[in-house]
Order: sequence, then structure tokens, then C-alpha cells
Amino acid sequence: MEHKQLDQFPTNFLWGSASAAYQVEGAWQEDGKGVSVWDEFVRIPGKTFKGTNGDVAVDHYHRYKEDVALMKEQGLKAYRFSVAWTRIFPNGRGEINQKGLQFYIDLVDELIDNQIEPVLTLYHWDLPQALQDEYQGWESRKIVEDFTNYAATLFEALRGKVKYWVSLNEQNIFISHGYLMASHPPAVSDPKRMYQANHYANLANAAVIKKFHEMDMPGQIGPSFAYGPNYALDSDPKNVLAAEDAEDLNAHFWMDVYLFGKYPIAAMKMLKEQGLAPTMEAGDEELLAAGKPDFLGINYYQTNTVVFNPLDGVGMGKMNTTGEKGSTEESGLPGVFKRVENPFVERTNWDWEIDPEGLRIGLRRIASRYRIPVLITENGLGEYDKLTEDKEIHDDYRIDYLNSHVHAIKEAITDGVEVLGYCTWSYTDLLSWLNGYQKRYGFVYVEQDENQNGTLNRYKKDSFYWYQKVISENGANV
Ligand code: BGP
Repeated sequence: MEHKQLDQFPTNFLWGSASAAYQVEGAWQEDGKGVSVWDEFVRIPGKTFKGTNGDVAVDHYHRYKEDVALMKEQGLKAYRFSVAWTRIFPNGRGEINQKGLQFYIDLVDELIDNQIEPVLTLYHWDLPQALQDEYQGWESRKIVEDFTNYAATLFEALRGKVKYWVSLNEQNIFISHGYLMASHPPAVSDPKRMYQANHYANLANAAVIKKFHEMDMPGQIGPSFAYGPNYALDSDPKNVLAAEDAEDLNAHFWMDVYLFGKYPIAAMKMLKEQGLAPTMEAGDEELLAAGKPDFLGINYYQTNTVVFNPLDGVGMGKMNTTGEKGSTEESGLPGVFKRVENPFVERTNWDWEIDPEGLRIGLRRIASRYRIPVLITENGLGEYDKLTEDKEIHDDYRIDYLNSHVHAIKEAITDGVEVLGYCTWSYTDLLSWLNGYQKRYGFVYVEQDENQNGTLNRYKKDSFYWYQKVISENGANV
């Protein structure tokens, strides 16, 4: 629909930006931190782009005050970051590592002193390696208790200071990459194991949300889901059904569990027929229903256009992690759907489709299916940036990307969707898990290359000033 006039953003709208511990902190062995599955995984040859790792990352652990000062200068209202579980409990449980906890207390205090709302993610993929070794991490029910205990420790320590909590970041991504595509730790490729691990992650998510409410925590909690709304390539009913199936298997399969406490019907029936459905125990359904989030976090980057894919059709293909445009391989789920290029949109150098309207569509679908407020916890453009001799970065392509997405949010708000805030990905440049340091997302450029050579100096990009203006005007002129 087209509106004669767009609504304004609410006055308390959270104009934010995001990061994750492993991608920014570095200091991987400092102050008693334990080893995470990512600390180990990056050391396996061939797993990440040019062997890049987060040992130093962008050294946020030592430079957080400088980074927060830049946020303050920009006028940022919210900063989303994650806690490294291994800093709090080096072995996943047991005695608290006070120095590790203190880092986050200091970071939160620094943010609050600068009038920036902290948005804390409990889990952004860096599972303690000790739990992986002991009981295979997400493949065991034991993870529920350990994750809840870790979360409760942070709830207690930061009660009243942190009002927005994200439980799991992109469960759909770390589970599918970790247990099907074998591109994240623990690099397994087994759909049966994937659905079981996913079920335990659902239980852990629900248990932590339930705990948050039982502890009467001031504030709100919800998971962040990586939502790429699915489109049919055309009106061929076969392709329309393929898109419905993709929406069921790629999106409702997680969001329905978060919001309804139930898996979607057709997807679950199919998995049962294929012998892939997770084993559930008595009490699981009750727990899922009891862990209802207060908001839904959405990480939005692109949409997914599909056609029907026969039973002998294409399976999983490789992603483009090199930045060589057009190198993404064909990929699909036999008997269900396969992904095709959307002829109406542009693509980045990593073949991600640029589709601001897709964000509005996604927000609309969530609002009508789940009737829950949304916090956009990630959205951004990963591209090559060039530092000029005058130490400037003219990232007009990023400004265009972000501006069109903010506009789409404004339209969604005018449609009636309740949006709490918008966190861009990312604040500073940082390590892209599989794509190295050359795929940059930040408002703040960090000088370093794939070999971690560079000063690690920070430089403000043109997009920094663009967002500064958007925030100061509360989005009025977007
Ligand atoms: C999301 C993750 C982020 C971030 C982002 C960009 O899936 O939550 O941690 O990495 O995607 O992805 P990439 O780094 O692969 O370009």
C-alpha cells in the first residue's frame, strides 16, 4: 500500500548499532577467559577466509572506551553487544571469573554514563569449548541447565542496568551452519543431529526467557532471528507452494516455536516422514510454551526467492565467502525449493540481494502472524571500503543501503507495525566469521588487513555522519 504521509518514528525509538564478542573483542586469552568453539575452529586450516581469526579482532576489549566515545559523538541511542560466555565461566559453568564479568560491568557503566542504552546478547555463537568436549554442547539436554545458569548470573549482575536482553542470536544460522553445512563449529553435516540440537537450543532459549520472567527482571527479553522473507519467483502455483514451504521450513520453524511454543504442521510432518524429527520428552512442550519472549529481535539482510525443486533436484551449494561477485553456488532442498536470483534487485559483491522492501514485508508478516513488537537487531551492508590518503571513507553505497532500509521501517511503522528500534550491523568494522576483515560493515573504519597487520586506528566513514544526522532528526527526513 502507498501512504499519503508517513508516520514519524516514536520519540523513544532506539537508534542503535551492533557487534558480537568474538568479532570485536580480541584478548582471547586475557583475564582468565576460557577457550570457545570459535577459538578452536578458526585454527582448522581452510575453515575461514585466509585463516582469519578473532584473536585480536578489533581490540575492542582494550579500546572500548574509545569506541563508546565515538558512539557518544555520533549520538547513538543503543549499543547491542554480546557477552563471551567463556569470560564469565571459562569452562562453561562453575566458579565465576570475576575479571571477565567486570569487563562487561564496566562496558555497561560506560554506555549508561554516555546515555547509550545497552542491548545485551547472551549468546552469539562462542560456546565454551569445555561444554563441547564434555557433552557435545548443543547436542545434549545438559546445555539447558548450563545456559540458564550462565544467563541468570548476568541477570543478577546487571539487573536494572540492562533493559534489553537478547537470548540466542540467530539460532537458525548457528544450527544450520554448525550441523548441516559444516561451515561453523562443530562442523557436522547430519540433518538428524541438526534437528535434535535445534530442539535443545529451543529449550535453552525458552528456559532462559522463563528464568528472566521468574526473576522479575526489569526490562524485556527476546531471541534474535535471522529472517530472510521468502518469495516465489513467479505466480506458477508450484513455485508459490515452494515459497510457502520455504517460509515454513526456514522461518516458521523457529519463530512459531518462539511465539506459539509449537513447530509448524507441514514442516514437522515432513520431518517425521523422513525420520528427521527431533525426539521430544514429556515437559518439553510446556517449557516451550512457558518461554514466551517480550519482543522478537530480527536480523534482516536479504530476501530469498525460490522455485520448486524436484526430489532429484539440487542440494546444498557453497556460499560466496571471497567477495568474488557471482561465485555463490546453486542451492536448494530436494523435493521442496531451490534458491534463484531475484531479477528485480541488485546484489552485493558477496551476492547478497539488496531488498529494502523485503524488510517491510518481513515486518508485516511478523506483525500479523505473531502480534509482537520487533527490535531490528541487525541490518547492514558488507562491502569493500577504501581508506583515502586523507583518512576518509566515502561509503555512499552503505548510506544508500541503510537509508532505504530505514525508509522501509518507517513505511512498516505507518502500516501499523510496532518497531522498538533499529540496530545496524555493525558499529566498527569487525571480523566477518567466514569472510575475513575485508568484508566491512561499520560506521567506523578499523585499519587492518587479513593478516591482522595494521594500526587498528579508528576512522569515521561518511556513513557515520549520515547516521548522526538521522538520529538527531529522529528519522524525520528519511
Ligand atoms: C549475522 C551475524 C553477525 C554478522 C552478520 C553479517 O548472521 O549475526 O554476527 O556476522 O550476519 O554476516 P557476515 O559476517 O557473514 O557477512
